[in-house]
Order: sequence, then C-alpha cells, then structure tokens
Amino acid sequence: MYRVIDERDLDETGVSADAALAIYREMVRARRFDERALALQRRGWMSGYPPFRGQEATQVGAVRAMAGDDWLVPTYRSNAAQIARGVPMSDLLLFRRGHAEFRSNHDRPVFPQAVPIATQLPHAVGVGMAADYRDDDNAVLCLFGDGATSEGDFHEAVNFAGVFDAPVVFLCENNGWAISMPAERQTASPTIAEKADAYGIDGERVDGNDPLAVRDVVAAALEQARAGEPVLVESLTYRQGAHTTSDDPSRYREDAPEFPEWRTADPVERYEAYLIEQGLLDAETCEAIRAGAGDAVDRAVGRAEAVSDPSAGEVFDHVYDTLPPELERQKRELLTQTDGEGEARPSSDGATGTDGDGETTADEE
Ligand SMILES: Cc1ncc(C[n+]2csc(CCOP(=O)(O)OP(=O)(O)O)c2C)c(N)n1
Ligand SMILES: [Mg+2]
Repeated sequence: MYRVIDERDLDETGVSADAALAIYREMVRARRFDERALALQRRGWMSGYPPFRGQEATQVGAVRAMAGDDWLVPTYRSNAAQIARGVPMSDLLLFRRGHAEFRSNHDRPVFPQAVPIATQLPHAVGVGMAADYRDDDNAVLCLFGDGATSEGDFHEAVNFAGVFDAPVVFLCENNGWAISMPAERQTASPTIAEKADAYGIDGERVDGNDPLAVRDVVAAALEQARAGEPVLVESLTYRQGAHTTSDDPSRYREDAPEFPEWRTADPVERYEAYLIEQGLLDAETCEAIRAGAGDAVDRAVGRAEAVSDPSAGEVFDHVYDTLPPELERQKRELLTQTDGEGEARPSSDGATGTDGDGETTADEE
C-alpha cells in the first residue's frame, strides 16, 4: 500500500512547494464548502446534502493528477473533486437546490454527478472507448464508493474496460460505509483492489487521507490507462459525517471506529501538520488560506442565492426527449397545483398546497 506523509520529505515526492500548497488550499476550500453546504441544508435552503468531510485528500489529490482534458466522472459525494476540477461552487449548490442542469461553464470535461449507485461506471468506460476510437489522448477518472462495488454495473464496466483497453481509472473511495453497511459486510474479498485481478487489470491500494500518495498513485494509473491499461484504485479513507443530512449514524456505528488512526485521522489537519513540519506553512498562512476559502465560498453562496428557483416542471425535463403521455399528464397536474415556479397556489380555503418539492404543506397557524 502506498503512503507518503510522515514517511517522505516533500523533496522526495517530486511535488513542488507551490503544488503542495495548492493542494492544501483546495482541501481547505472544499472543507469550507462542505461545512457551508451543511449549514445551508439545515437552514432549509436545500432538501438534502451528502457531506464528504474526511474524503478531501482522496478527491483533491486524485484531481491534481489529471491532465487538462481528462474526463472526471463523479458521484453525489464528489463535490471536492468537482471543485478541484474547476466546477463553480455555485453550480454545485444550485444542483442541490433543484437546478438539474445548471452549468455556468459547459466546457469542463466533467460529467453530471451520478446519484444512482454505480451507473456512472459503464458511462465512464463508454467515454474512454470513444476517446480511443477518436484517437484522443484523454483518460477518464471515475469515482465511486465501496458500496458501488456490489452493483452489477461495477463488474460489467471493469470487465468491459479490461477487454477493450479503455483508458479509465476506476477510483473507489472506500470510506468504510455504504449508508449503514460496513465495508467488511460489503464483500468477502480482503480488499476491493484485488477485484481487478478477475478482470485482468491492475489494482492498487492507497492511503486515501494522504493527498500526495493519492496524487502519485492516480497519476501513474492515468498514464497506464492512457496506454490502454485501465486500473482499479482503492483509496482507504473515512466518511466522518453522516451518509446524508437524512441519516443518523449514531444508530449504527460507534464514535470510535474500528479502523486504525491513519484511516480515520482528519486529512486536512494531517496534511497541514505535514506542511508545517516541512517548513512550507505557518499559522499565519493557514489563517489567510482559511479566510480566503471562506470568502470564496461566501461569494459562491451569493451567486447561487441570486438565481431564481427552478420551476416545478423542471423535474420532468431531463430524462426523456419526448415525455410519455402519463408523465405529460403528471407534469400538467403539478403545474396547475403550483404557479410554475414551484410555489404553492393557495387551495380554495388557503390552508394546504404543495411546496414544489412534492411535499404537502399544511397551514400551521
Ligand atoms: C441503484 C441504487 N441503489 C440504491 C441506492 C440508495 N443508496 C444511496 S447511497 C447508497 C450507498 C452507497 O455507498 P457507497 O457506494 O459506499 O458510497 P458512499 O455513499 O459511501 O459515498 C445507497 C445504497 C441508490 N442511490 N442507487
Ligand atoms: Mg462508502
């Protein structure tokens, strides 16, 4: 297994001081985004949010290994990766606010985040095969969780990639849990990485709380993928928070997890301590970086709040080219119950309606 922090000085890693600090800055910004998004959800600004706290090193380290036109194929928990790849934070907030396709910049080689588990893996292989047919030299980095490895889509995708030499890196963020299902109940294999053997491709394990190690492993994997050898990387990290804001992890797990310290340690604090020890950071610079991250997130929230709410009908817009008649009927029904902007029309007695999220609201007065 691959580790760098605590074992190598920065000048042995091949990472420049500037690049090492840029990784820190992106991890801090991602952490701030996550904290703010959680607070916005608690305020009712968005209906749900899946925090990635604890997974910043994996996501930022991996993205820093990508080349300019490589594709990122994320999930709902990959916000840190998307931010590091240049997706505006306001877009990510607006997606959670119900704007299915809100994108202020369509040029980014980033897929929409997949919420159905593992469906993005076959897509990633298709993108990789297409790049191959077109003689493009870009690779695909596809993120997914430990739980996703129990889906048929995972096995079909990795098999296909192996057979067709698709330039894809499958990056499994093993955060220990799939909602309440512990990773050791997910599979009887001792590791997820070794599942690569069955499909004739290479598998690697990496300390997912060490951004430099992740960057190293993913960079090597992307190079290999570009040469027609897909790779499965298992990044060992930890989901510090709840699965989503609808989840209460105290119902199924202890505060002190069964994992070793390196696995559950906070990646931002750990990397910060490393950079201080390497003489690259001091308390004042950390403070300035945190303040800069806070300002950037404030600006993103401001931009997101300035966008008017999606119309209720948008929920029907992005699956079919032509809506089947039954969905057409449901859309008409919804729009007659709302003003088309997602706001409830008062019913005749003014007491009930819908809040545009399909929830019935009662007048509590
Ligand atoms: C096809 C499908 N089945 C079930 C679900 C419900 N679900 C949402 S998240 C999740 C667990 C996923 O765990 P993992 O792959 O480890 O990702 P993590 O949430 O830990 O990032 C499940 C079962 C879903 N979204 N899609
Ligand atoms: Mg998981």
